Amino acid sequence: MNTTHDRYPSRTGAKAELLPRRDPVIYSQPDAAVCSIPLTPEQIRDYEQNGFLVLHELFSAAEVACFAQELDRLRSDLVLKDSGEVINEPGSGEVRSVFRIHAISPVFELMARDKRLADIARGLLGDEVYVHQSRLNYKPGFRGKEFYWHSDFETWHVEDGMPNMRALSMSITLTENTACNGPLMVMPGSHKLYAACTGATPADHFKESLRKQEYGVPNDEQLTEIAERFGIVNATCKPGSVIIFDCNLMHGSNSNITSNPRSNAFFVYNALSNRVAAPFCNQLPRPEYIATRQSIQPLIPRAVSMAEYCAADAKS
Ligand code: 6CS
Ligand code: FE
Repeated sequence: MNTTHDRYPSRTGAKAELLPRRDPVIYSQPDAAVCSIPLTPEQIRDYEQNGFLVLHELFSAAEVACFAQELDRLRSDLVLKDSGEVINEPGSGEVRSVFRIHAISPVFELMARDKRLADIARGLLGDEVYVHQSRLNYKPGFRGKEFYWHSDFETWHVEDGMPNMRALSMSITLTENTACNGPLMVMPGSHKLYAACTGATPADHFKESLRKQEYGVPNDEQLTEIAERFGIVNATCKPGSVIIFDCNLMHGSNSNITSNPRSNAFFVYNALSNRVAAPFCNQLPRPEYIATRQSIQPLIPRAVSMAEYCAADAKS
C-alpha cells in the first residue's frame, strides 16, 4: 500500500465525486530540444482541449499487412495461450487481448519505439518515456464484447501506483474502425475531470477487470454528468491510423456484432519521472505483463522503415 499523499484518491471508501485534474495535459516547454513535439500547433491544441487526437493512416498499407500477419500469428500461438498472458472473451472464450507485445514480438517491439510514435509521446509528456503496458485487442466479429466506460489512469493509479497524470495511450488500428464494429468511444474534454469511484479493489481484480471491469468505473450519475457536459464521439478511422489519448480520458467501446473484427495494437507510454510506486489500494501490484514495474527502460526512438517491419515479420 502506498502511504505517500494520494493526489487522486479513488476506491477509498469515500463517496463518488468528480474532482478537477491536478496535472497539465502537455508537459513540454515550447523550446525544449529533447521534447519538441512532431505535431502541428492545431493538433497540439486539439489534444490539449479534447484529450485525444487521430492521426489518419500514419502507417502504409504494406506496413499494416505485416502487422496483421503478426497479429494472426500471436493469436494462434499455443505457447502464448498457455503463458497466462492472454485474456479470453467472457462467454465465447475467443482471444480478447494479448499482453506485453513490445517484449514478445519483433514487429511490435519496433512499433513501440517507431519515431513516428515515440517522439510524439516524449514531446507531449516532456520526458523520456517507457512502455507501462502493451497489448493487442482483437474484438472479434460477432462475439467481441464491450469495454465499459473508464479512465485508464484511475486503474493505473489505484492498482499500479502510477503517481500522476503524465501518461498517454496510442491505439494503432489494424482493421477499419467503423461506427458499427465497436470503435473507441470517447468523451472529449473529460480528461480534465477525475471520476473518483466507490467500492474497494478486490484481490486479483485484474482477472475479472480485463474481461469485464466492474470496480473503478464511474457510477451512472457521474457518467450522465460527464456525457452531458462533453458529449460522446466515435473515433472512426481506416487501418494504419493512430488514436492518441490522454491517460485520464473517459472512454469505452461497444460490443461487436458485425462480421468485421476491430483489432488494434495498444501502447501505454509513461513519463520516466512518473514511474510506478506501490499501489494506492490494499492489494499486491498487478503482474509485470500487465503493468511494467521491474523492467522499466527508457525508449530509444528509431526511424523504422517498411522494409524493416516486413523483415521482422518474416523472422517471427
Ligand atoms: O487494466 C488496465 O490496465 C486497463 N484495462 C481496463 C479494462 N480498464 C482499465 C485500463 O484501461
Ligand atoms: Fe482503457
